[in-house]
Amino acid sequence: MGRLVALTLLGASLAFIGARLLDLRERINTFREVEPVEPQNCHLIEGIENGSEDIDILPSGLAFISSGLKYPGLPNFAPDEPGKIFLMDLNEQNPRAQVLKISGGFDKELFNPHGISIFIDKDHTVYLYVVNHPHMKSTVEIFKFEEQERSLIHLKTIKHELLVSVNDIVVLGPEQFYATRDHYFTNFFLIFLEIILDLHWSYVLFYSPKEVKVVAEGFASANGITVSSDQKYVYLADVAAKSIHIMEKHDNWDLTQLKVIQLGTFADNLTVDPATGDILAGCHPNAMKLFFYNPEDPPGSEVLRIQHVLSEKPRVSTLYANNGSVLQGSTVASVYQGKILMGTVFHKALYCEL
Ligand SMILES: *[C@@H]1O[C@H](CO)[C@@H](O)[C@H](O)[C@H]1NC(C)=O
Ligand SMILES: *[C@@H]1O[C@H](CO)[C@@H](O)[C@H](O)[C@H]1NC(C)=O
Ligand SMILES: *[C@@H]1O[C@H](CO)[C@@H](O)[C@H](O)[C@H]1NC(C)=O
Ligand SMILES: [Ca+2]
Ligand SMILES: [Ca+2]
Repeated sequence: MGRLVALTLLGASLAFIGARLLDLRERINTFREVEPVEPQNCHLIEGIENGSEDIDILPSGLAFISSGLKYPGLPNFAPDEPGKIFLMDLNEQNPRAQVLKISGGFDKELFNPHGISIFIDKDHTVYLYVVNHPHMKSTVEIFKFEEQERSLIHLKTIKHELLVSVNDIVVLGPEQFYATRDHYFTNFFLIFLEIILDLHWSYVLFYSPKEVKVVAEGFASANGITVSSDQKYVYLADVAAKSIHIMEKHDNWDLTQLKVIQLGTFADNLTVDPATGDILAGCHPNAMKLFFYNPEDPPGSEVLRIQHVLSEKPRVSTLYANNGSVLQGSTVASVYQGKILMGTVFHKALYCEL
């Protein structure tokens, strides 16, 4: 009798796991292929080959690009090279990427940059906040940008027990930012369970020197985060749920959800078009191809524009789509004066006219 019960339980568990895996195969768009969409005059950025995970652009047109992310489960073509931050001047006719020198007491060998966010102080000083994963832990590094010298001076490393598995940040004041935690677990096997069971245990954190708190939770995997131009709304990509959450920001920094926009693709990083207020999302059309990298059939890229974000009917359109022959694993897109710059997890960066 005991054996029968055990066998029944085993059978039921296997059936359950099998069903979850089948469900997962659908959820990660295993069978999705990409229809190409290409704006005019696209060219790849020379010197960026090993990732351009996140991009943030100053009002003056200087773009910061984080490159060289090493992330468990995702491909990386340069595992022994430390990460870098590139700078590009988008006002130039043919902008080139240059590596920013980093000075200050900072271990460059362990630099593993992920999400980035610019903060401009009242005195116009430009700071770059960078999510870093030294030894696969999560810290936030604060740098001061020296425009003349084209360099970053490391000022401070922020660590906190709640700053775990951090993906992206958006900085809203001196040492005040929202950060996304993309997975609850940090152990690879438990992350896998978290994914197949579709647990919604990922969250958004508010950090300041005085107070650190969870301000929104219940996400499958909170990833890219940004704010509207008027700083009243926070936009969050739940990459695993293929959705974008529009949230209202309150004076005490809490966030309440206004709406969810379903996409059918895995939105990674979000930016806002400063001219129109539209959201731009760098997306992974097929997550299976991203996790099981095959150079013969590589992961593609997709960039969406979401217009009329706060209206009843936001409009979603495709600005760029490619099957991986040009650009693989897009994560972010940022626009500046009619041009679009697109970045990737581990591949190149592409610049086009819109
Ligand atoms: C990218 O990585 C490859 C392999 O490590 C290396 O040969 C190449 O120089 C890197 N390219 C850049 C631009 O860093
Ligand atoms: C951009 O997307 C990559 C790929 O998942 C992610 O690891 C990274 O955190 C994202 N960066 C930002 C700033 O959201
Ligand atoms: C991707 O598209 C290009 C042209 O659009 C085509 O030549 C190539 O075979 C496609 N690659 C794959 C892996 O489907
Ligand atoms: Ca960012
Ligand atoms: Ca991200």
